[in-house]
Amino acid sequence: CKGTTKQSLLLGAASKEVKESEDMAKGSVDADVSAGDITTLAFPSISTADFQFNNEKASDIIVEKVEEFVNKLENARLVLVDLSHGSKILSLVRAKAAKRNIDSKKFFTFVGDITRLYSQGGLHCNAIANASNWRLKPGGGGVNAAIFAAAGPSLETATKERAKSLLPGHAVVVPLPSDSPLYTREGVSHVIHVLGPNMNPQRPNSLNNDYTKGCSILREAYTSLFTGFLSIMR
Ligand code: AR6
Repeated sequence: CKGTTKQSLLLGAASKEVKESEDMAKGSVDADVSAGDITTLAFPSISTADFQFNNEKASDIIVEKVEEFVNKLENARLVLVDLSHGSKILSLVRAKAAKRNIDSKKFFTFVGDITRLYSQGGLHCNAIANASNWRLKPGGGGVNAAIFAAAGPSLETATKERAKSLLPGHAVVVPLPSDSPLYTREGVSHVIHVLGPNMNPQRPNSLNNDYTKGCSILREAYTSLFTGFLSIMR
């Protein structure tokens, strides 16, 4: 999110208004990103890229789960992140969240790299979610590869101490070691790995388009993610 600077983050706690940047005007964010004192979870859309989960169905579930958790958050907020302004899942979710009148201070969408939200976008997030694989291993492309690469080797070690593998629908909260660049540069203190349902026949445990199972697992995945975030909020 160009145009929202570190400076605006630092000054922002005092001044509630942030001038709308060009990106903001395009709709990447509709809340004050500068509220640096607010506990924030940034999360990618689980399962909708490499795992090929249907975007319409996933966006319904994201909005449903955000609505369920947003009131439990007290002074915290949730941010759905994707890489591009053309993101289909972001526009679907934005439209559906607006229809449901979800408080845009507590939930909004943001265009940016989840590993660079503060340094490039001025958005401070205490926790970020990872769309993981069942082995909790680095690599494999997508947001998983980006987060492990940006966090450095200490994330893999810290993850192994918490869990060896994940079942679909589950999440594991990993405190980020303070030597990790994600911690020092971005101010991220926790990574929450989440394993979503997989519809891609080339990946393990493909559900072969069984959306009854798939939707139920995706709901569980967001419940585990948001419950994990609630557990670290204070
Ligand atoms: N910043 C923000 N969002 C991103 C980034 C990033 N750096 N990279 C990707 N996204 P995916 P899945 C968005 O494929 O479908 C991996 O190989 C992306 O545009 O990462 O749950 C794992 O190892 C999409 O909206 O996750 C698993 O095997 C969202 O993140 C498998 O992919 C999720 O895309 C998981 O597949």
